[in-house]
Amino acid sequence: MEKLRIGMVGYKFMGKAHSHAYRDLPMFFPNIVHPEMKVICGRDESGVSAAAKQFGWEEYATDWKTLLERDDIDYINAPSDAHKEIALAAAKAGKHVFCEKPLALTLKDSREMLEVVEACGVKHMVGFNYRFAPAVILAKKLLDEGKLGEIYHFRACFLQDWLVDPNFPLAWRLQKEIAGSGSHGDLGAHLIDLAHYLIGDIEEVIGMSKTFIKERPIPAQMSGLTAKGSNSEEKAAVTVDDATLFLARFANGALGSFEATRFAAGHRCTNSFELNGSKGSVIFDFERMNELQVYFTDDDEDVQGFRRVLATDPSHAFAENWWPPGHTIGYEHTFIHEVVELMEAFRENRQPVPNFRDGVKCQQVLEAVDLSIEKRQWIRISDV
Ligand code: SOE
Repeated sequence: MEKLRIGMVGYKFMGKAHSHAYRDLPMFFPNIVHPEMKVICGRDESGVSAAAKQFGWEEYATDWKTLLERDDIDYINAPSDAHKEIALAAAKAGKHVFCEKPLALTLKDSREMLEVVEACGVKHMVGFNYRFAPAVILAKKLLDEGKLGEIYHFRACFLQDWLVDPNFPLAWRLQKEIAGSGSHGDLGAHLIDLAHYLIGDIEEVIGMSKTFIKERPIPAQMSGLTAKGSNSEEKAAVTVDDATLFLARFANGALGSFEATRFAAGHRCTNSFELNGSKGSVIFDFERMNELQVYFTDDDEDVQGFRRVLATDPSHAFAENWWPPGHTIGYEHTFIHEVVELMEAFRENRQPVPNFRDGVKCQQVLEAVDLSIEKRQWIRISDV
């Protein structure tokens, strides 16, 4: 396959991130299958036509169903709250599918999605983009090589602060029927996926959550993480969590703690984790995504301490295709790496990773945490 012809549903925050990835990929990764940006789709014609022009798509459409009828489209990318409906229809039409996270609004829906894509024999991928930061891949390599020894702790936080203002309007991310959950599914989902990727299966969880601001102004306009209130005084209920915290026991014996919040003033996008093992530790913070802090217990005592490793040398994942060492990369590059994995999966005729299986695994933990909050008790993952 020389080209993969793409139809994408959604053109705002994630739509832009994915469009950028498709567009930049051929320049930096010339030797792999390339995406052809056929059609971008959105409900608002003026918005989607402007996006098509700005992002470099051949055409735009306002009804995603038209994408399914076209035989010049191989692959549907669906970063929207309508994941399930679009993914099922696309797979049944023989299209490969990429979905943003969380895979679905419920575990039941995500299981159905997995069943259908597998039955239809299409490729499927889910957008856990932080796995593709070279420094995260370095942490995984150190773990796999046993350089951190037996793992005792996984400590993860995803902290944002865009909801601290009580007048921030009731954007779609704060509405359960559209978003499924709040910080838990939006931010916690990334931490859970990183935990699965780095440490392995989680056996049981117990959590707590809170909605600090119960009502917010009705939005007049929203896009990405910004929204504007309308002129009226009218407010409506926030139906998702503002913050969710939970503890976890991993199958390999490690202990985990997870915190996802949109109320951590000063933290714009602190997606961080720390791992402590018998032979050392690593610390990652997305706001410094090119770096991994590394500590080894067998360093000479007089030089012991965390060292900062810059994951930009050619020996690091993806780095050879970018800039000379020390010339750092950013958020958008994680999406490009995601597409590299997808294209490599086509070339090697295998499923890309992470795929809907990982999406379901993540959703299982999300739902187990919800259940533990409801019942105020530990919940085994295998019981949900
Ligand atoms: C918003 O909270 C958000 O953009 C998430 O939806 C993304 O998945 C995360 O990467 C950054 O924050």
